[in-house]
Amino acid sequence: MDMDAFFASIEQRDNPELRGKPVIVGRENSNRGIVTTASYEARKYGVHSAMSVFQARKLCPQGLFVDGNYHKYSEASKKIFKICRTFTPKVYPISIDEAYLDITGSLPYFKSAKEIALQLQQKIEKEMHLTCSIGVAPNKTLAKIASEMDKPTGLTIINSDNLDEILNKLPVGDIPGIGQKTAKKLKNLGIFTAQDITNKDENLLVKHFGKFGKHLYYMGKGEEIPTSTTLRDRHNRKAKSISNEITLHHSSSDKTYLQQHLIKITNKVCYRLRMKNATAKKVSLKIKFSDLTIKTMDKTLPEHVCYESDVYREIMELFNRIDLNKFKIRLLGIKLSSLEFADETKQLDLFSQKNNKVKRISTALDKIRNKYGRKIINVGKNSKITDDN
Ligand code: TTP
Ligand code: MG
Repeated sequence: MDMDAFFASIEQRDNPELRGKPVIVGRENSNRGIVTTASYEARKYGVHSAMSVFQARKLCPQGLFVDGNYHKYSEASKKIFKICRTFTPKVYPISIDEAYLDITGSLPYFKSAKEIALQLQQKIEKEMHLTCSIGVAPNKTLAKIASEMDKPTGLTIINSDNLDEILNKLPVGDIPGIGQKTAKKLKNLGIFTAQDITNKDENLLVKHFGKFGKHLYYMGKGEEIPTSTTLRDRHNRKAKSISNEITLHHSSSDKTYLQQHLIKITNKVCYRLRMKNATAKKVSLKIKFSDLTIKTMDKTLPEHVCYESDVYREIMELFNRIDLNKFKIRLLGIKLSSLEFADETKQLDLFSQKNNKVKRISTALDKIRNKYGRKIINVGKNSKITDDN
């Protein structure tokens, strides 16, 4: 997901006089004005990021030049990534206006990957009044290529049906990670498109480009190096635990109030657990008292769990050991550990283990959360959903 003409679009959104006009957002850079970005109207004149404001004025004298407001852009960026997280917890921002979303775990809750992309675009437009372009593909390199193919407001899907056709035409300079220098070197070797790369021997590429040559070889095929420790691998590293805690507005010994917070945290950690296709065997409760002392209690369960009702029952069992007549509580935290991950290819198995009411309700709730945001609905404190009723 990459926002369209990000800084310029925000300026146009906030100042109707700029809408539909060539807007150029500048920034002072060692006594020289630099263009950070230009609206699509200004790009027609050849104005682009990183060019001097001086040059931009020459190319587009009628351009409306605006000073950037970075605080505003960064606030918008945070909100946009938050919207992304309502579709999957696996959101990996790579710049102020761009993020990868791993939607593997969310797919069972939507009609298709395209549907997720469409809904994300609509939600960003509705809530932020900004547009973005999205690429849907089996890996990051292809997703980025796809996101740039139909800007602005683009939605491009790359799959096995159109992959070859796209790689055939794709200029090497448009492959993420290939800069002007590398593109020139590749052209000298007779490599102009991504497809041309694959006609070359991997060793030849390594000879000319060193380690990066191997990357290039795979990029040409629209793949990622299988054993590389790229961003993807780092992000995919399995979590050891999932936890969340809340510092209360005021220290309290009110059982109902504390239980309300515990159920909230239970919902949060269980949802995150399920979105990772994981189950947990160990449940921990952390309590900070008003004198700032901390108590942690945990319980290893006879079987793995992932539903709120199971976790909350155990948490309450630990919580009830605290004598609230003696203590006031300032912070509550829940940790789920001893995690087991379902094989990503068998992601549905986790949910089919228990073909019962709990599972069906939980799946329905997750579907609602994925659509409208995690906080939209919670399992309640008094819910007595069991497999029998
Ligand atoms: P980009 O996503 O590269 O550009 P963009 O969002 O303006 O336009 P596009 O529709 O092509 O995605 O960068 C995001 C923001 O980062 C951009 O609005 C301004 C800022 N930026 C700079 O400050 N300097 C730069 O050199 C570039 C490329 C971007
Ligand atoms: Mg952008």
